[in-house]
Amino acid sequence: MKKLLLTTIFRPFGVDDQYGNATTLAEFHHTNLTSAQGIFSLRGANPNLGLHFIAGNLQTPTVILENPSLDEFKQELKKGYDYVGINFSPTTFGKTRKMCEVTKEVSPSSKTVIGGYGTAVPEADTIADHVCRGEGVQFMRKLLGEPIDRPLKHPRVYNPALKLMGIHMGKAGLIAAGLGCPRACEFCLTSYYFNCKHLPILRTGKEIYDVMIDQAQELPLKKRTKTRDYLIIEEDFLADKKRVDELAYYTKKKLDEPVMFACFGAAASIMQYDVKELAAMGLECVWVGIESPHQYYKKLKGIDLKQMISSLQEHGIMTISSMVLGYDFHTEESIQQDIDYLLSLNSTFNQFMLYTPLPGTPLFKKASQEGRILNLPWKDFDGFHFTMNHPHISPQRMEEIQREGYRKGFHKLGPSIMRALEANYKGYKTLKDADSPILRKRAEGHHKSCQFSLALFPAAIKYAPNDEIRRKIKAMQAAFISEFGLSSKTIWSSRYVSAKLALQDIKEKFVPAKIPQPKLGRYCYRMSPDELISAELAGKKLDGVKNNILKITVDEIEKIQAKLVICKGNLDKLTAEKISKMLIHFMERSSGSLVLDFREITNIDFLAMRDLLKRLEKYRQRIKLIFQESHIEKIITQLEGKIESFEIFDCREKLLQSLA
Ligand code: B12
Ligand code: SF4
Repeated sequence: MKKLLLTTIFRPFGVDDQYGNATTLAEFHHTNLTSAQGIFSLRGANPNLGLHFIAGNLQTPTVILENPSLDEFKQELKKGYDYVGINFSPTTFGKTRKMCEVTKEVSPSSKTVIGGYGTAVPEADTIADHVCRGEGVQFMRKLLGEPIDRPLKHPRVYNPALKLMGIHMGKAGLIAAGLGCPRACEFCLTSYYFNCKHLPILRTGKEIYDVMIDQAQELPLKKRTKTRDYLIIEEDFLADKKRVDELAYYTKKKLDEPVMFACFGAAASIMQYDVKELAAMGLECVWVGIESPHQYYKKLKGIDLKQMISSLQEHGIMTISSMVLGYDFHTEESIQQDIDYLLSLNSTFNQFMLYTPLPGTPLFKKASQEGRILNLPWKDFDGFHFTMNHPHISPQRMEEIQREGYRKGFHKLGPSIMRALEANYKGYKTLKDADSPILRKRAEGHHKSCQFSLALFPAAIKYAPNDEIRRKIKAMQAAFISEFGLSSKTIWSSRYVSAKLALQDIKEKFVPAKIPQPKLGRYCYRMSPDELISAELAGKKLDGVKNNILKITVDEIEKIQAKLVICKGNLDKLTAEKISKMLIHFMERSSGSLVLDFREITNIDFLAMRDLLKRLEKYRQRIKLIFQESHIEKIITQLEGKIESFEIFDCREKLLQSLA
């Protein structure tokens, strides 16, 4: 059977070398949102949802590597893979080329496959055997010769708990709801890469909700708020109102263990909703592109952004406002005005990205035609380096202005975590006496967050960037204490946080802090034999039955890429229960198919067999059964009217013929 290795680009990150820049990390909360905020920065690497999504929807045994070093990647290659797939973006093209070269050196027979936004780079075709431009599951299924029309299954992938001021925030479920965006802003790679179309992955609100509930099985409740958090990845998630309304129908009813989610949404999409409705459905944070008040975008037309953001925050919803710096009309003066405008919106987080010509976009086309794109390596096309000639400002100055923008935001508005708590506090005040039970439930969550956060205040006051912000934090602290009280537990927790940060301070005076590197992540899909292994299961001691063993042998039917499970001996209540656990475990964790061959069963309890098939009923599309001819009729009578029918055969050849 074929084997597939999927991998991210290699670490180290955050280092200026031939492959990467200090500004390129695997943690966007830090790089893009809070890099200037010192100890208040949110830290933690994000997993690669695209690769998990692909692996979870194939039948081929697959290993995913996240953030390997080059040596770790080489070691993995030695295990022998038929295909090696790499996810990358334009910025990480250099690392990807190196990984393709290394693959050919270490494992010459492996075929390289590259995918992700990096394939927009024209040279991409020269570095790999196969290039996927677009959705990856269908591409890999075709390449591996798997059936392509099987329904998509969303994997269970989680953002690990981010760290803030030495404390771990809760984990979040990651949901890929769709790809692409039809709004076609001229600089936007994620829109043009998918031809300015929206490709839904989850088509209905119910499907999204089902993924939330499925992920909840491995996603612990947030200790403090007793909620579960999700991050929905789709460029303009709030655009499809019908789908969002359907999701809201379910999330609003979930009063026990409420769900909360963050997403991306254009201003015009946000404006389709009543803000109370957004709070009720569990919107926790929304990322909105503000770009520039001086560049025309239909998505911003006629919208009072200040009012919109303030109203979201009044209802407990945090905001991330994103601005583009480096439009042609920007001068030293007007760019500062734009930055001040963004800060005046008082968003919880701000992002400043440099206007970057990425291949495939109209901006790239125009700047290339004008000969304005600088001859720089792709690693510099990361939004933190200015890569075009500009009529008024030099690239170096542009990058300085961006850094100043981040610093100004921190000094003027204070740490984002404090702004987040401000939104929580406002949300609590607005919603606590609401008529609707779900809004009161949301207020309860905000209450718990604020109450807990009191432990952070003494350290926040100490490390505040200036006196004005310090005064603001102190005023917030006083308001929180008068509203929520101060428990001795909170006082002890705040001492713990302060001591931890003080220790960190001392340590950093003697040993300069290293750039934190994410650990290697290695995930196996359908690789591990213990998912489904040959075994002997002991059954009930029965009078007159000498051998009470159910012997299971596991094999592969390569032709149809299915696992073959041959059962011999005794199938009674106990062995049926044991084997059903093994089979369900396999079905849950893989998207593979099963052929269960019961022809060599010598003792069969038909009721136990019926119970076994009942437990497997939900996977019946992926399971085929083989029985002795003499057993088939009895089985069918037992199942009739009780279980939806399985496909049953009396020999393997007929089964294979039916699939041919
Ligand atoms: C979450 C995220 C991250 C996470 C996770 C990375 C990841 N790629 O999953 C982290 C925090 C690590 C990250 C880091 C960075 N990111 Co980022 N990230 C995103 C974001 C918001 C979502 C990605 C996602 O999960 N999409 C959902 C999945 C399902 O889709 P997908 O990844 O596209 O995968 C599908 C297809 O593309 C294809 N596919 C993808 N890979 C492969 C591989 C193979 C072999 C095949 C066959 C198919 C295939 O199949 C998948 C399923 O259909 C995107 C924007 C976006 N909306 O996509 C930016 C984005 C990709 N990031 C971007 C950037 C700039 C960065 C950083 C350079 C930021 C920085 N300065 O540090 C770093 C790069 C470092 C790194 N390690 O790669 C840019 C890329 C453009 C550019 N300039 O290069 C984007 C487009 C954001 C933007 N609009 O600017 N990022
Ligand atoms: S709205 Fe956002 S995601 Fe959509 S095209 Fe514009 S910048 Fe891209």
